[in-house]
Amino acid sequence: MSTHKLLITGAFGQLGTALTEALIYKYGSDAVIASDLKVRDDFDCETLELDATNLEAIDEVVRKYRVTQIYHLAAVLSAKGEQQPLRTWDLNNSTFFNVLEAARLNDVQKVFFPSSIAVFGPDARQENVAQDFALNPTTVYGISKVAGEHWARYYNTKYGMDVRCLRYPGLISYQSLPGGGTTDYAVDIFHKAINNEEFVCYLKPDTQLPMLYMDDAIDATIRMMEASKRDIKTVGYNIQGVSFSPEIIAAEIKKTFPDFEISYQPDSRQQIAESWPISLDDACARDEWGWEPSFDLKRLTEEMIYRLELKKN
Ligand code: AKB
Repeated sequence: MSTHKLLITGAFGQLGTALTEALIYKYGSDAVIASDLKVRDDFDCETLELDATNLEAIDEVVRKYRVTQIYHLAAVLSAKGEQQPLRTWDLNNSTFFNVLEAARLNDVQKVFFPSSIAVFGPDARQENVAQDFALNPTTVYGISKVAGEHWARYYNTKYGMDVRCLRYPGLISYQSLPGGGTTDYAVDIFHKAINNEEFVCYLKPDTQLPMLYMDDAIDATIRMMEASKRDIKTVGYNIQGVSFSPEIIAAEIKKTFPDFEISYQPDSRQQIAESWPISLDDACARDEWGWEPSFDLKRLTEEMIYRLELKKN
């Protein structure tokens, strides 16, 4: 029997789907509880319908299963968040508060909070943006992530808790589709390519953003959560794998699918993308707990095409 009991909120989202599988693989089926608003039968572990806006419901699950770690993935992402700013602020914050409180009341050992490159604002539209660059987000999603990093620090300092955060860039995965983000195009483009369809991109061709292949994102998450507490000196680590634009990734895809076509119809997501860094300096994560990505543009592209074609056939 594992000594771990890991509760995941938002387990059926893009990150949750891959992370839950990886946590089951690492710690065993008995150790993982996958929760979301609506659950499916996808995982070989306990799955629960859990509304993270309900503190009593989270508290009950944490007590009942003697949860030792919470991975709080439920959130509204950047593009969708702009459609309903106040609701997004409310949802993203209230769910994290509930997780923090349930963890505090029940002595949960560690909490994971996914922060984002959205913590930065237009002044950070540069290359190699430093860990401690000013945080001036212009999306409600980004503001909620900055607030989340502050609250993580607050709970760590005031209550001696161990809340850890990574700033994810755009995540590229074959397991499931993302929804509501600004970087989602970088997954959709692969689905269109393998189905021989034209891709209409909502960003301009040269809009470069930091990205990360899901295997690297999972490795970073588990590596940081497993690191000794004394090595974790930062709340909200910059991490990235590779920085690319729609025209760069399209050119890479064309190496396998020479007939692949892409056209551009920028929409409101362009403004969000232009408020984020071009690339990040992730030296803190490298120095403090040995972060090192292994997927470059070529490997990421080959792997996405291979995995999606396997799924299709
Ligand atoms: C989004 O595009 O909103 C997310 C993110 C970068 O946090 N993928």
